[in-house]
Amino acid sequence: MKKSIAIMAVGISLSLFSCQNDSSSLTDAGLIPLPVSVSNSSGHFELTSNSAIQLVGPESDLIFIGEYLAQKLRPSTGFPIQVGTDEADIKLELVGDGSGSEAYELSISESGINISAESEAGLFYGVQTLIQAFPPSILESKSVSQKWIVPAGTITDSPDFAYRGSMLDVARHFFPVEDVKHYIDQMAELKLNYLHLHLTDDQGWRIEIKSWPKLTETGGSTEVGGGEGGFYTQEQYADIVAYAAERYITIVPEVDMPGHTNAILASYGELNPGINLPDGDTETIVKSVEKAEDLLSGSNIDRQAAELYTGIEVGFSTLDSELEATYQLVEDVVRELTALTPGPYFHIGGDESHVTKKDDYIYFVERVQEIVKGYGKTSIGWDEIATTTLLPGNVAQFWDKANNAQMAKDQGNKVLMSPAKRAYMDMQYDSTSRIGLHWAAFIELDDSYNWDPATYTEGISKSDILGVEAPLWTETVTDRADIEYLVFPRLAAIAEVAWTPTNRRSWDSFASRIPVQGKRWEIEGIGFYKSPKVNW
Ligand code: TNX
Repeated sequence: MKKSIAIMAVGISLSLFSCQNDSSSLTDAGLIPLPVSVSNSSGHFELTSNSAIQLVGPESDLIFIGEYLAQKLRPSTGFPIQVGTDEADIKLELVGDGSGSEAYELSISESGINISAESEAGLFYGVQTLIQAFPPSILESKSVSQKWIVPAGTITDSPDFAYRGSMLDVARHFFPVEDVKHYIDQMAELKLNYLHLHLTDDQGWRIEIKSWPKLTETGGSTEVGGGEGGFYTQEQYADIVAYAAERYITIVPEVDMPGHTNAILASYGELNPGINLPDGDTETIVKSVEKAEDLLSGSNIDRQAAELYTGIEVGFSTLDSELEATYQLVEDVVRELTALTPGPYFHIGGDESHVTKKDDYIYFVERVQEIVKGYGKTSIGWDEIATTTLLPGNVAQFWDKANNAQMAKDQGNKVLMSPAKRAYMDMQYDSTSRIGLHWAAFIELDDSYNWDPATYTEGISKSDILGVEAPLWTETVTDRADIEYLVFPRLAAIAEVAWTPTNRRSWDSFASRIPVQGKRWEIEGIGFYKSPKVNW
């Protein structure tokens, strides 16, 4: 008799437990990117008005992470959530001297939550996972009356690739500091760790350079479509760098050269080899290329400032690689910008230099790599730079030509994967997309998701790859709403491609989790694209 009661009791509690588990377990919390290992256990943790965050490790280093978490939890719960070193139910623990990997472990039980990692970045990623393990309403900015429950279980996690990035083109259209910070906030939630800022292009120069003030005075004064453009002062740029660093995101500044330089040539006529601005039609471009060749082969070049350009053609401008003043400009720009950039990389562009003679291109890119090295930075360039001799450690960013990626590999250099057909977020989703281009492909959400960096390009395998980056070119992107429409949800797909090992990834799993992320975006006011491939 006693025995059968005991069995019944076990049966009831098991079925209660499984109900609980069906409706809310860590495995269906909509974690993106999917962690390496997630295991559910029975019960849950409940956040209460007594909950607090305990920092274990150097408090001065961890306080930002603790406060970051508390600030996410306070508005919706209305709980005070203190942060300090006192014993508490949420523990953030830095193990060792903090110089370890980006891995973290998150364990959730009835009695408490423990996140431990060997680096601050790892702890920060654990915090991001924890926030996702709460109901999406945890992100509400006003207090909501509900129970704040996190399903119990254990997560161990670490990124597949070291470089998980996105690029924002602030040159074609300029975006104010607040928009960039908002973008950084979103990247942080997806555990991305590099923001590449495309700071210069034909249509605009967006970073103050004190030794060449006309770059911004003139070169920053317009944008695609003829709007007023803009630029970041050095203080503003430093502010972006610091804001990103607090979120474990490193800024990679790009100065695109020797092509994509019309804004320079419009600002300093003495640097202009004399190629005229195209009206946009091919015939005009061909004529200006011919003229450029004439001018470059002759000795008396009458240098005049180019006109500012507000169209969206590419490949018509070039710096003069035989002119010493060109390198004075490059050196001054690299000096001023690297002084403001703590990260290891400086992006030198190098793409689509269609009017630079091949020899000139090689000479230029090789010399610029030396300049960048002289300021202690590693160069990244678009894949065309692999046609030159790369310095050891420099990186080729594959966007178009597999052959170029192969040449980088053959030189012993790494490749950053941004295949335009998969990773370009300026591509339209389909022919009805309200903005975007489609020269590379239409890219639906499943196209952004269903590829493997390690097998995408023939001859390039995992060990050749530094990481993955999703660029947003902004010819058709004018404001934050446009950014959000093209970037979300595709950035979440790319984040998972970069973070989660391929054998853990599947479109079906992603498609089942992304609607939860959609709820989070809705609460955060992000206007994402509701892909018809997903049952939102
Ligand atoms: C090609 S990708 C470019 C950019 C354009 C983009 C538009 C690359 C290295 N160059 O200049 O903005 O296509 O999709």
